[in-house]
This record gives sequence, structure tokens and C-alpha cells, in this order.
Amino acid sequence: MDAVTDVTHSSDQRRRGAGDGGCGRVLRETVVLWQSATGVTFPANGSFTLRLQASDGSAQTFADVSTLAYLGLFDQWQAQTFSSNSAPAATQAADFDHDGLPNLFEYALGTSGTAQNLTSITNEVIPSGNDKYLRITVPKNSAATDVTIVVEATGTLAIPSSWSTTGLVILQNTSTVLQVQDNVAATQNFPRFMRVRVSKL
Ligand SMILES: [Ca+2]
Repeated sequence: MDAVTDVTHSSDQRRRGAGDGGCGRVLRETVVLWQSATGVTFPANGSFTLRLQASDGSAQTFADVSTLAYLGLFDQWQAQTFSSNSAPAATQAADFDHDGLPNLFEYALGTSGTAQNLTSITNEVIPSGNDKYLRITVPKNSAATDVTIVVEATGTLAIPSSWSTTGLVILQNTSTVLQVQDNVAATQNFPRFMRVRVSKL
């Protein structure tokens, strides 16, 4: 008995091509898996119908299953937060709730993209002997495994290229928290600055 799985993309993708008479037509994405297949790779974000089909040579039967598929975890967060991956409000840099945190930041830290919230990042000044050091603690969304969170420091805001991770002490870096301390003491005449940078993998 053979078994195949058809994957039909039901989103409204259109293209122009020969024989179309210049009009758009629906492009149906189809993926066929044979019996030995154990998974499926979807070609795009969207709604799909999986057809599970079986045949013994004389009779065939099938069942259809609907599912939502996403190319990545952030794509899923975008769709679940803003109903659409392609909405202007869903882009990485957008700040729909106007709380100063762009979407990729909200996702990486596990805060809401649609309800204003204060940043959950904690800043501290840690005394050590006669010196003081900046320390920053960043809560992480453990499910956001497709981003990197990096803490950087500088002694001057006037030189953007001076932000660096060099020498910084990583006190904790787990799936739920990143805590980093500066390795240069902050003084009245030589202030220090730290920042958090989030990048999509
Ligand atoms: Ca925001």
C-alpha cells in the first residue's frame, strides 16, 4: 500500500505567466511525501491542507487535515500577535503599542507587542572596593530560539562604533536570563554606558 501526503497552500498567492492572458492566477503550492517521509517542509507562512492518501491498488482513501504553518518562530509570533505576518505593525522594527520597544525586542524579552509595558531590563550599579560597575539583567523569552541577545558597553555615546562586548563579564546566560557586568569602572569623569542589542538569526 502506498501513502502520499499532498500539501496545498491555500493562501492567495498569485503570479503572471504564459497562457494567463496577462491575468493573475492562483499558485497552488503542492508537496508530495511518500510513505517513508516523516515530516513536511512548508514553502511559506499560511494556511495549508494536508491530504493523507492511501491505496492498495484497487481502492483509495484519503483524509484532509487543515493546519497553520510558519517558516520560523518569530513568524508565528508575528501572526499570533498581529493576525498577519505581512501587516506593517508586525515588522521587526515596528512599535505598535508605542512603548519604545520594537517588535523583535518584545519577542526576544517575552513582553507584549500590543500592550504598553515598561522594559523588563534591570540596570544596576555594583560597588566593588572603591569602584562601581554597571550591571544589566535581561529577561529572555525561552521560546525565542531564533534571536540573539547581546549586551554591549562603551565609554562614549559620541562614537557609535565604540559599542563592544569585549571584556564584558557574562554572569548568567540561560534560556530565561542574560546578566552582564561591565569590566571597566564607571567614574564621574569617565562614565560608562551599556545597551542591549537583539538580532534575528
Ligand atoms: Ca512595542
